[in-house]
Amino acid sequence: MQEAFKLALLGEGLTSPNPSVGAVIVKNGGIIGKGYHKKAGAPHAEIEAIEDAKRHGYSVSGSTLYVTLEPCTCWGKTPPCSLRIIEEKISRVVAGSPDPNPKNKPRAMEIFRAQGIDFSWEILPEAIFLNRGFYHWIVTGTPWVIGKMAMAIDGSFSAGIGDEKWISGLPARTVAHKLRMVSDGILIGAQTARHDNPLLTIRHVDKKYKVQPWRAIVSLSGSLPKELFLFTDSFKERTLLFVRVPLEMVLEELGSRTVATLLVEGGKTIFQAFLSKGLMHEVAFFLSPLIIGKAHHTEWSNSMIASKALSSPIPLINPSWEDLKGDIYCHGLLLKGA
Ligand code: AOF
Ligand code: ZN
Repeated sequence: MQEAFKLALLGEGLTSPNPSVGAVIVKNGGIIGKGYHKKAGAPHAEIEAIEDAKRHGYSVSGSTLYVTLEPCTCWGKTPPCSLRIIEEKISRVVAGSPDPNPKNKPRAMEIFRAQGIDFSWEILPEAIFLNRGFYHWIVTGTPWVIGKMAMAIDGSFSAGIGDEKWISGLPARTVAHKLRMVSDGILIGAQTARHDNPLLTIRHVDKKYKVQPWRAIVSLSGSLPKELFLFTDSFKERTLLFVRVPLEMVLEELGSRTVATLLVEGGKTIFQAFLSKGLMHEVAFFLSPLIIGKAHHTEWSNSMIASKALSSPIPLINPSWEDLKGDIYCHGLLLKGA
């Protein structure tokens, strides 16, 4: 299963809104086939592994399939993998995480057991975490929201931390851009757009085959300089401007554009608005050894975006602190409705 998970990671950030999945086929104690899901619409990991075994001259009959996600039973853009597994006479299937897609009825376990195929779970929490966007989007139709913030040691905040002037070291920049890489949309407020004129593109990570995430700006007035990079660069058709739209509706719209994971890059008001409305699921926070001396962005109040004061502090779940050689990185999850 660990080998299958390593394969799943090769598709990280590239398969949305489909999950990243890896599979290996084992026979007589050795791996005879490997595969992973490369992009939405392409063959699933199980099929890739079966084809790989055949290419190398192996018969998969009587083998064991390890797959990081429960095999599908429904017809989507591709036929159900469960059918192919039965046809190929694979005798045992081990799955690393459940498939939350409600279209899978009946579930793989029922179908396999009826066919005399041994089915079992070997749950890998990291496989569930890898597909957290998919898990959320497939059942709610709205994105999993990651909030990203940076703070200088004098307490000044910024959200534009893809922005080199806010992050000291390359390791932190790499983490920041990796967050963009796993996202299908990046959202900022109009003030950040005006002040930082950000690109919201993916740099510092291998982004081969990755499509530019949607770039969403939320604004009260809608008045933004036309010459901003977001409106003029080669990805300008990937920019969406939401004027006076409540955040819940922004999420609905992005979800309908298959944004399964959304990165909120600020500013602080936007970040707090997502938090106070219980719309944020994950936090990525950078502490940088900088002194800014004044607030990076002027605060703005907006009836739709303004946040309520939190009635009690929100603890992060599973928080981690990491020394990124120059910057400190804190990451954690939020309970739904926090
Ligand atoms: C994937 N890759 O390796 C597995 C998936 O439209 P389709 O036919 O590609 O089906 C997508 C659904 O298939 C997806 O929502 C998930 O429930 C299931 N499993 N999907 O893209 C894979 N194993
Ligand atoms: Zn499948």
